[in-house]
Amino acid sequence: MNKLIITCAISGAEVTKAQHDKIPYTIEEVVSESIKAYEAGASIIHLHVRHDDGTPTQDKMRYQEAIEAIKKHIPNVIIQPSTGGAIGMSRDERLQPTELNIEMATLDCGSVNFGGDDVFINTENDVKYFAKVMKERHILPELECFEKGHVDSVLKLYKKGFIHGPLHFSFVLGVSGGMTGEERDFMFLKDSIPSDATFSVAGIGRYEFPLAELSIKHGGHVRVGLEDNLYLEKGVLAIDNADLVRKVVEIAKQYGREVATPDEARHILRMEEVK
Ligand code: KMH
Ligand code: ZN
Repeated sequence: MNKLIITCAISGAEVTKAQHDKIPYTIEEVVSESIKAYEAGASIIHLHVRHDDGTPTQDKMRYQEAIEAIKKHIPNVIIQPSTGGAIGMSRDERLQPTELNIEMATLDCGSVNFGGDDVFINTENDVKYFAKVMKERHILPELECFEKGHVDSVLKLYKKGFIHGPLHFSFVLGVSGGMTGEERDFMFLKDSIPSDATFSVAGIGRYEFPLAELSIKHGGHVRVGLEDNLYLEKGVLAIDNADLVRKVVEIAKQYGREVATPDEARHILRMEEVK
């Protein structure tokens, strides 16, 4: 089977140190969590940045500082900044990291309730705009889909030329207000995309490892990290991001899936076609 790409979502915008003390806020903490996750087997770091007090920001200079600091230690790792940012941010605020020299970024493909009064808004025009900017800047979008309607929108927009390939999906399942992350949900989404598209799965909370295992079994890729889930198993907090990555590597071994290096990940995702 193909090699497994592990993405580590080290920080997120919503989780705080009160929930887990290894959520990185400072540049030094971002670097430390990235290095450990990479050494454990992650080839992609999904990155949100914060101010030192933990406030999420999409500030271009903060991203640049973080990316340069990470690359000083692990120059070959793929850094995938978020263009989702935090709820309530404007389009242009969210898109700031795409002005940097990056290979890949998330592209959120539809709106979803995030629990309580929170709605993560991504209108069709937002999706088209983000895709256009990423195409102009030669950035591979990781197509974040929180439910089946988002997948359908991507396929429609791709057909009409608004989204560029190669198509690489990320099924983000289990958010409060989104699609659950049961096996039937995973199979439905996986079977809805073209056979030459690649996909990764990000299970939120208790869905993280069951979905990782399903994706590994079915030739897909996996995202884990403290952005999505804090626990190694029920009631046991993960030590840090790397702890979550190590668990995925162990599951992968059981299925005979080797872990991809960053260059192997670039090849699997056909990143050389993004021109
Ligand atoms: N923090 C969420 C509002 C992404 O990174 O593209 C959006 C998010 C998705 O985390
Ligand atoms: Zn994110």
